[in-house]
Amino acid sequence: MPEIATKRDDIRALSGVHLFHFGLSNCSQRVRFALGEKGVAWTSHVIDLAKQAHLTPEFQALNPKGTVPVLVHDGRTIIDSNDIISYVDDVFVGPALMPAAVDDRAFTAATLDTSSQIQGALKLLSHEFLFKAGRRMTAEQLAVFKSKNPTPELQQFMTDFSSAEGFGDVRIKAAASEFVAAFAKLEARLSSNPWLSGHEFGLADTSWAGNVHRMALMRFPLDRTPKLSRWYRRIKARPAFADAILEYEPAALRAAFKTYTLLRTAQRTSIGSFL
Ligand SMILES: N[C@@H](CCC(=O)N[C@@H](CS)C(=O)NCC(=O)O)C(=O)O
Repeated sequence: MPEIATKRDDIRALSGVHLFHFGLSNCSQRVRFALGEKGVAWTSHVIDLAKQAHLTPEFQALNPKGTVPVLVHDGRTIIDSNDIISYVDDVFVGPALMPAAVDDRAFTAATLDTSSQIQGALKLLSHEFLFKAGRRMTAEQLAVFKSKNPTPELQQFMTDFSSAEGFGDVRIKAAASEFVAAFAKLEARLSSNPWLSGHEFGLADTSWAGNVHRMALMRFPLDRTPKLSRWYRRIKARPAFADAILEYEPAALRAAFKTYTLLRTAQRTSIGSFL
């Protein structure tokens, strides 16, 4: 169960649905998408990762892992985005996102697991192919970040990202390969079903929408998986996708991503060159 006991009295006193999230966080995108598809009204609490708002004692008292998203529902605190979307589906009325058929439910469970497991690869690739121009830290910034961040893996990640050597080709290739393998499974699923969840849109689609969108922003060659590419076009046409994901991507940011991916293509170091 993804519910945790928060140390904060003010959180336990909250009623209704509150989401602590960040615009570009793909885990947050997933939860906003689920809330939108279910038609659940929620109160927004933005935790600005770029300003390290997740490293404050106040936020860490809410989620000791120091990560977003966190859903608070009538004082209950739920963490981990794939658990949150399952919780949202279970607890609220609205279209059922968990399919009814046993094999579709099994596929959904496995696909949500893969979506959680691939988070590290998505983070590494996002930093390498989208955020590298703007988010590397100076030695001073890194020292402050490390002093506030309770998680050794997160400290190490930022240290590697900000180093002159970067992540290195071996790690970049391994992360890209995880997506090649995952997308091959999704492509196979879509050869016999219109949606990852089965006959209807559901939790598996909700979970993967932001991941595929992020890879598209990096110019991962989605033409290698044509069914997944068509699925992505249909996903983007859903109003909840626009509200949950596109609304949080200002035009200037999208333009910066485009410029950086074009630069990497010109330098022959685009994500495609690592496949
Ligand atoms: N398993 C968690 C992972 C949460 C996570 O890693 N969130 C990222 C944003 S997508 C975060 O808060 N990162 C903060 C950091 O890396 O310092 C989930 O699915 O919610």
